[in-house]
Amino acid sequence: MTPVKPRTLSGIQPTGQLHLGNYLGAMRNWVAQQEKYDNYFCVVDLHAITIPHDPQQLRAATRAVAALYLACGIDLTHATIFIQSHIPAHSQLTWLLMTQTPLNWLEAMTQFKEKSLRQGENVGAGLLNYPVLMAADILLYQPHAVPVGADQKEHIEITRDIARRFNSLYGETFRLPEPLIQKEGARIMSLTDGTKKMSKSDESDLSRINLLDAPDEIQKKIKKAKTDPIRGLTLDPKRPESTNLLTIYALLTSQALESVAQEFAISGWGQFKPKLTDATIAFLEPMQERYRHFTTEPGYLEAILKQGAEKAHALAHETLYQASTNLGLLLPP
Ligand code: AQP
Repeated sequence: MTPVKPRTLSGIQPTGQLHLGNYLGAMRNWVAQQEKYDNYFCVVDLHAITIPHDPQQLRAATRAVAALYLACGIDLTHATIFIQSHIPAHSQLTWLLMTQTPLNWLEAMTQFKEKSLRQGENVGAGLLNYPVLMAADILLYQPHAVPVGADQKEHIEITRDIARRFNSLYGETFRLPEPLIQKEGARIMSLTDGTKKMSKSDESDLSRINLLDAPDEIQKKIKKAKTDPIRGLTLDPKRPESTNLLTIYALLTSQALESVAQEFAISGWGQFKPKLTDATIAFLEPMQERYRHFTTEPGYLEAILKQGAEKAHALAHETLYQASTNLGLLLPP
C-alpha cells in the first residue's frame, strides 16, 4: 500500500499579474516539494475582492493565475488546482470562524493596518476579515503545511490561533498547520526600492518583473532597476538592491548565493545587469511558452478546474460538516 502523504494548501490572489516574488517566494517551492505532499493549490479570488477591483480583469486574472500554476510546473499527479469561489465551503466556514474570532486579533494584523491606511474611510469589512477567510481556506483542507513567502507568516499564525481557540471551545476539529517558508527567495524586493517587497499592487510596473513580461520589458526594467554607487556587488543588508538582484540571479540560474556573490564581487552594475537580463529571459521563456499552450487549447484549463473543484469540494465539505456539528448547528435532515 502507498503511504498517505502529508497534505499542503496554498494560494495566490488574482489581484494583478504574478511576478518573480510570487514565483521565487511561493510557486518555486510548491514545485520543488510537490512529490513529497498531497498538494492543494487554489486561486484565491474571494481575497482579491477585498480591495477595489475591475470585474472583467478579475475574471481574466483568475484564469491566468491558474494557467501559470500549470506553466510553472505543478504536476496534476501530485496536486489539485482549483478556484476558491468554486467551493462554497470557503465562504461558509469563514462565517463560522468569524463568529469565534476576537476583533482585536484582526485589527492588529499588519496587512489590515497598511492597506486600510491606503483606503482611508472606504476600508471594507472584507479587508478586516481577510485573515479569517484565509484561515478557512487553510483549515478546510486539514493540511500539515502551508508553503508561502515570509510575508504570510503572520497569517499562518492567526490561522493557528483561530484553530486552537475553536478546538479548545468546541472539541478537536482542525489540524494546526505549520508554515513552510524557504530561507532563500522568501522575500524578493522591489526593483525600484530594495527596502520594499516586490508586490502586484505597487503602482509602478517597473518595480516588478511579471512572469509574462516580454523580453524587451524585462530588459527595460532591469536597466532601470535601482542601484547604488558602489562598484562590485555584495550581499550586504546595507545594500538592499545589490543583495536582492544577486539573490534573484542565483535563484534563476540555480547557483549558490555565495558563489554568485563571488563571481560579481568586482563587477560593475553595467556588467551584471545584462547577465541578469539574459538569465531572466532564458528562465521565463519556457514558462511563457507553456502558459500560451494551456490558455489557447480550448477547454483544457476549464476541465482541470472542474476536476479540481470536485476533489476539493469533497474534502472541504467534510471539515465544514464537522465544524458545523461541533458548533451545535442542527444539520438538515
Ligand atoms: N516579494 C515577495 N517575495 C517572496 N514571496 C512573495 N509572495 C508575494 N510577494 C512576495 C508570496 O506569494 C504568495 C502569494 O501572495 P498573494 O498574492 O496571495 O498576496 P501577497 O503576498 O500580498 O502578494 P503581492 O504580490 O504583494 O500582492 P498584493 O500586492 O495584491 O498584496 C504568498 O505565498 C506570498 O508570500
